[in-house]
Amino acid sequence: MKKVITYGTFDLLHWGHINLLRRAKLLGDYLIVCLSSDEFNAVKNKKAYHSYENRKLILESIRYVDEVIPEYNWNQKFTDVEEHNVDIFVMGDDWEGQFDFLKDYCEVIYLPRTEGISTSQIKQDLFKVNG
Ligand code: C2G
Repeated sequence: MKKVITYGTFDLLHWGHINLLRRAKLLGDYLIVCLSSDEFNAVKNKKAYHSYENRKLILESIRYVDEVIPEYNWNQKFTDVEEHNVDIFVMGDDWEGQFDFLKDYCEVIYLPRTEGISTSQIKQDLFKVNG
C-alpha cells in the first residue's frame, strides 16, 4: 500500500484544497493529512477561522482523505514519514524546494497550486462585501 502525506491548515476549505487532496490521493492508496494545530498556526502567523477539531472533522469527511493527524511544529516531518511508513510527501508548489531534505526518506512531490482561490482571498472578499 503506497502511503501519501501532506500538510496544511486547510481553513475555510475551498476547491484549491480539494484539487490538492484529490491529486495527492491519486499518487497512492492512502492519504494522511497532517493538519496544523491552532497553536502551530500561531507559529505560522495564521489565525484559522475554524478550530483544529472542526477543520479535522471537515477533512475526515472528504473521500480522498484516509487519516488526519496533528501538525504541532516544523520539525515533525521526519518522524511522521518514518512512523507512518510514508512513501510520498506532497505539497503545493508554493513550497517548492522547501522540503527537499525529506528526499532521503521518501519521494517529495510539489503540485501546482490552484490559481484564483485562497483562504486569505476569501477573507478579503468577504470583508470588502460585508465590511
Ligand atoms: N493549496 C493549493 N492551491 C490553493 C491553495 C492551497 O494547492 N489555491 C495547497 C497548498 O499549497 C498546501 C495545501 O493546499 O499544499 C494547504 O494549504 P494551506 O492550508 O494554506 O497550508 P499552509 O498554511 O501552506 O501549511 O508544514 C507545512 C505547512 O503546514 C503548510
